Amino acid sequence: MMEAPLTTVDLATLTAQLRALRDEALPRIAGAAGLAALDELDLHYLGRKGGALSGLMRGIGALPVEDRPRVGVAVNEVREAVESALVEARGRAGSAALEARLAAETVDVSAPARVIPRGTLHPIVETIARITEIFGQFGFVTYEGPEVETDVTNFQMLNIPPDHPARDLWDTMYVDIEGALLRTHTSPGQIRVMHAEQPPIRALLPGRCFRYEAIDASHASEFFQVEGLMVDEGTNLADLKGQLVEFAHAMFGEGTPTRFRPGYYPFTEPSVAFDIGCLVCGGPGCPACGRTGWITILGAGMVHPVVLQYGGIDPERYQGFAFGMGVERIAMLRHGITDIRVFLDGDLRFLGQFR
Ligand code: 2NL
Repeated sequence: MMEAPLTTVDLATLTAQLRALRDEALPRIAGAAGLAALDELDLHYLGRKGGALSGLMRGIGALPVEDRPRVGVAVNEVREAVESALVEARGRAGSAALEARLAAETVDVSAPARVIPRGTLHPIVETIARITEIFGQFGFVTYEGPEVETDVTNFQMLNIPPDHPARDLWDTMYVDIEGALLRTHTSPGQIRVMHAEQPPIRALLPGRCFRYEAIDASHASEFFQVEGLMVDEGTNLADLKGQLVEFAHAMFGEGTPTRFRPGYYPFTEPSVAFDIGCLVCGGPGCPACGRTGWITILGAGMVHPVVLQYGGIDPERYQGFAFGMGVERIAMLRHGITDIRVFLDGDLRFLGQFR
């Protein structure tokens, strides 16, 4: 390192010191490792305040006036030499850093792509979507109702009065609020649709329902139902039958056999059960249908006039049909599933099979 000159300076000494400074600086700059080291050298030699060159220039004032221009030229030469050495070294250090980064960050374009796991629709959700799609083609609009219902809409307006023996058909879970319960079917939602809309009505109502059940392979305490309701002038049982047969063919295949049997519900009169030919057996000895060759997929009927009245609809002018199906049942038939509990387990090994 160069020492700043003392007060007495002659031209020869100053020139020698300038040359010495240059001869020291250039190899140090050339040999510096990295941009930070170059910044340090820059400051050391060229820094305005403590830099070595500034220190030498302070000696100029002590020289005779006629010597000063020559020293000025010499100082500038040294400054420019150091500056251009720095520029060149910085360029080299910069590209070396870039090279190193590029080498470290290379992309292997031949590497196999990372697989992004894709979610699937729950088979119940997917089955509801298929049901609403089919009935959507018949003009049915999808509605939703609340899961917490009232005794009035869940039972009384469906022609099931308090203490009526028909209540035994629905083992109900109650809520700790007087008159409130978890809906046992989506029918109360249809009552709400009747209150909200004017005929003609074609409503579809999917949703979760609740019953107090002993759990086994075919009973769960929560399950999904899709109900349909059509109300118009002159709607009759033939309309119901025609639309249900079309639905069964769209859902299970064109050639699927169907049949209607008499049934009973308090809210429909007459009531029917709708069966399809068993898809599993095609003959006797079948565990799925109990050897009858038929499987019931839904219940239905003509809406009881009293229920229309509760819905604010004049039964003298309008008639309606309604049907209700258990979604798990339909999904189990479509996919050959034999235990209803798998729908609630959340086991990804099961759910991942529905793509
Ligand atoms: C079943 C049978 C059924 C209905 C649901 C209904 C709704 C209103 C009026 C009349 Cl607002 N009926 N719904 C009718 C017949 C059968 O469901 O067991 N489903 C799983």
